[in-house]
Formats: sequence, structure tokens, C-alpha cells
Amino acid sequence: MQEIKSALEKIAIQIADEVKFTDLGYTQNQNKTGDTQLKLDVKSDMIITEILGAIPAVKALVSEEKDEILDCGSGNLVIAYDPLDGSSLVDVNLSVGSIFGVYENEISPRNLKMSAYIVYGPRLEMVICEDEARLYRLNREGKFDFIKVLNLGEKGKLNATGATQKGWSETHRKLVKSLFDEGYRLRYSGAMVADLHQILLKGGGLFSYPATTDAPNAKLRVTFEVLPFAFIYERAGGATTDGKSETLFDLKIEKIHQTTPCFFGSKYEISRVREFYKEI
Ligand code: AFP
Repeated sequence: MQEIKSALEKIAIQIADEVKFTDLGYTQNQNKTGDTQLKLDVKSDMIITEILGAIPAVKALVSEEKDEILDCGSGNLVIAYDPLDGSSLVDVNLSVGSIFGVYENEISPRNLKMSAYIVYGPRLEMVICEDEARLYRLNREGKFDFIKVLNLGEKGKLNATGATQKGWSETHRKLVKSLFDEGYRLRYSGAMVADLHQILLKGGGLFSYPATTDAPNAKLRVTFEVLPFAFIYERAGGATTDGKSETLFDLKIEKIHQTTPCFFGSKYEISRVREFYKEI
């Protein structure tokens, strides 16, 4: 795992450089989810493949940007990653990120042993989580300093909810309204890394990406995005659900690029989600 941490530091520095300077044009390709790939998505994917693929403990790499699993060697770790989540926001200069889930033997929720994300923002930060969520920040000497262990409060103040509102269910509408009625404040940038990072650092709140009429399984991908963040939120003392489940770790993975409705937050907000969603 130490080798993976050092690899993540290298990846963070190299992709941060690309985010600053690579041209923002599109390629001719689409990824599995149907998004047209930016040159930046492809470049970020290449950097990660090269650096993680050289680690002997890594057996396979699974990228959100690729259809196929890349076999690497005889190790026992499978790393699933989203190379540049929120990349469509680089043109407006908002924070974006990379997300990583390190699975033992094969991809399955309970095999997730470590997860991490990098935030390319005004500062270069990383959260790496095994037993606890640890925040690191790049210093002037080009090294990452350990800053602190992140913990969520029982209840927060922020409410970040995604997807097209005209497609929300009545249940979701009521949930969101009830939180605003309690005094929660809206925070949503459209890059889950930045939005979840904000809630985690500000001590709590709710991030939700619900099912909609046109996307009953919502948008966010289980393997690359949802489980790595669920791991971090639960280790930080928060909770997660797909609306009904006790935890997002109860999900069954049938397809690598599968998506799911998802909710991450402090314990209070997730209990409110379950109360509203149990009525469906
Ligand atoms: P991009 O990587 O295409 O910018 O999408 C970002 C993302 O996957 C995730 O980071 C956001 O939370 C979510 O999509 C935003 O989607 P909506 O605009 O539908 O709320």
C-alpha cells in the first residue's frame, strides 16, 4: 500500500500539470458511458495506467475511460479509477479530481481495501483512506504534507444534490426541501470530488445523486466513483445508502460500468434520506 501512496503522489503532480496546461479540445472518441473524451481525460488515463501499471502488487487496472480491464501482472490488487472526474468543468476553471478504489483479488464491494481521491483545485490535495481518511497537501518543496484525519460530525449544514430537477421523484423533491427548511445551504459544483471534499472538510451534510425519470439507475458509477467515496465517508464516521439500503456496500456489482442512485453524508442526513425513501 505504501507503493500505491507514492504512486498517487506522482500521479497527482503529473495530472495537476496537465490540468493547468493541456489544451481543452475533444478527441473523436466516446467512453463506455457515452461521454465524448477530452484530450485531458485521455492524457490523465495514460499517466495513471503507466504509473499504477508498474507496481508489482497490481494485477489489473480498470478505468472509467476504457471498456476493457487491463491485465498487468501477478499481484492481487485490482485498481478501479476515474482519471479526471468533472473534466467538463476544467474550461470554467472549477476544481476537478481523480478517484481510486483498490480492491483485493476482484472487484466486489467488500473487497475494497483502500480508496483515495485527488483534488486539483487552488491547492493540490489528496485524501487516502485505509482505516481512516487522511488529508495530504502539496507543499512548496513539491512534497505532500500530512494535514489531518478527517471526521464527519453527526449532522452538517450543506446540501449538494445532482441530476436534472425536472426528472426528480416527488420523494427526492420533498427530502431536499425538508433539508433546506431545516436551514441547510446549497452547495453543488457539478464535480463530485469537489462537492464531496467540501462536505467532508466542513464536517458534514448531504451529497445525493438520485434516480430520475430518464435515468432510473442515476449517473454515478459504482466501481470507480460510488464505492471509493462510500468507503471514505463511512470510515470518516458518516453513512451511505442508495435510498433504501443500510449501506452502499450492499450493492451487487453485475457490470463494471454499472451506475446507482447514491447518498453520502453524516449519519443524521442519511437517516433522513431513509425516512423519506422508505415511503416509495
Ligand atoms: P463529468 O466528468 O462529465 O464532468 O461529470 C461529472 C460527474 O460524473 C460528477 O462528478 C458530478 O457529480 C456529476 O457528474 C454531475 O452531474 P449533473 O450535472 O447531472 O448533476
